[in-house]
Amino acid sequence: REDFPPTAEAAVSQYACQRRTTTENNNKIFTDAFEVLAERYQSNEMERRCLGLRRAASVLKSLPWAVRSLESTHNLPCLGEHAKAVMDEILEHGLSFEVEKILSDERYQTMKLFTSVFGVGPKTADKWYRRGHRSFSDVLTDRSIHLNQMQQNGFLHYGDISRAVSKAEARALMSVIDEAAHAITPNAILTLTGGFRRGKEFGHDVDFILTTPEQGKEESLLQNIIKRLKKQGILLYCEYQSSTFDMSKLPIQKFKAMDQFAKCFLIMRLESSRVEEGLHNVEGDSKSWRAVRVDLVSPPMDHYAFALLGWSGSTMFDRDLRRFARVERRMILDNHCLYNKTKKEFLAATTEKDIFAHLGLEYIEPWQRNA
Ligand code: DCP
Ligand code: MG
Repeated sequence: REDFPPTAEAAVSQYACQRRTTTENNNKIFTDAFEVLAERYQSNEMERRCLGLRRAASVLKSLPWAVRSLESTHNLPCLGEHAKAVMDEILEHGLSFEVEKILSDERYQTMKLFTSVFGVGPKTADKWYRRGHRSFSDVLTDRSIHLNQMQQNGFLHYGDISRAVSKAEARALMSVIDEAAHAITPNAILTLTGGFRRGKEFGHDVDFILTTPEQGKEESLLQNIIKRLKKQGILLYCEYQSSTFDMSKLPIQKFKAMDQFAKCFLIMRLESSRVEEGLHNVEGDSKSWRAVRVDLVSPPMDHYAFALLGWSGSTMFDRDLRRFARVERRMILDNHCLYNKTKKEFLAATTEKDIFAHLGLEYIEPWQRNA
């Protein structure tokens, strides 16, 4: 690792989808600080500032060298005044006083605690905070608060699902779901996606894409898998969303956070005996199982590549792919399709490589998408 940018270094693109970002982050000391600031801005609805800091963090994550001076960053994109001021502080004092202040802030800590519960977003967390609640027991003893099913299960399994999921646990879950899928149809295709596909060692959940070459059967396949897992007694919670996918309504002009494919948000019971290296981080090691959050999404086969690209992330990588498509190519990209606005036509893809090629982008491997 160099402490200065190599002299003949190519310019760093402002688009995350034109950078190669592995899980090795040489500038964690800065990017962790930016993330704290971004979270605070996010909960105060200061979206632009939040995005600005996330972009700055993403650029630093892509560097094969550790920043040791502000001068070495003058050629880098997306580093605004605020980001540079924070870096300056960290370079001089080893930490940012602004970040330290936020970390010790009661509101920040409480919001972080409440939103760590499955089913609790910033709005609910803020509502509870404004009611004066500061701990889980404050919330759980307030009889005027009605928890939905998802939140009830979030609290019920909090210990397990707030603990990171290991790669070995993700693999074990994959084999459990794969067995169920193949018992239903030998044609089932199950792909591990999300952070684990990008090579991360740990994740907060496990994401899968499920499909079948039998067009139109993907949704019932997903429903049948759920039934089977339930029968096996390993489904602790299931929030199912049926498909609202309608080819005739594409392309969707305004990007929505969620795609329209059939999907489910699960809490699954994972037996220790199924995990090669045993369960991750269980104190005392007396438990024979743990609860894990699992997402399963089921697009029709001819939209598989788009869904895979979208669900593989990272969030910033996807965001910049869509932005690059829109700004540089006059195209609309989302988890469903790619549309050329100039030619008024959809561009088909069976692999992710097809999509990068349509966009005129160099292919970036999943493990290089940790932007
Ligand atoms: N995603 C999406 N639509 C959603 C939610 C997520 O397209 N409604 C994408 C963006 C993410 C990927 O799916 O990169 C997986 O989402 P996660 O929140 O599970 O993120 P990661 O898997 O990248 O991280 P973690 O390791 O924390 O699970
Ligand atoms: Mg994930």
